[in-house]
Amino acid sequence: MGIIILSVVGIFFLRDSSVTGNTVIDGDSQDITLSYSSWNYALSDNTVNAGEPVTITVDTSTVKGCYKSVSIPQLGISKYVREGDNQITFTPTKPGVYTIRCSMGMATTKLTVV
Ligand SMILES: [Cu+2]
Repeated sequence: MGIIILSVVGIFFLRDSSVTGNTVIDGDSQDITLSYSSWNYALSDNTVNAGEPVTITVDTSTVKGCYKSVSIPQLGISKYVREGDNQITFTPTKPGVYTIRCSMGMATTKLTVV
């Protein structure tokens, strides 16, 4: 009985941390922010659902210089963002781990599609 209660509490805890943490779950919009922090790209969320549109908004207040040349090679996406044109929208169809990098590979991060 105690184990069951702990499991239920655990599930709620995990779901709750998913909402506020690094995972986009069903029902959330798949709008995520790419910024530059600690000498690398940082994503506000790193997991999205396949088959649903994803919008990455690049924070141009922290992403500067060549880091504004954002590419997702596995999806054939490459965009030089600027203020006012700083969004990348796509719909991933295949689950997997996708690399987001600047065109020179100086900054990289991963987006997991489930
Ligand atoms: Cu670079």
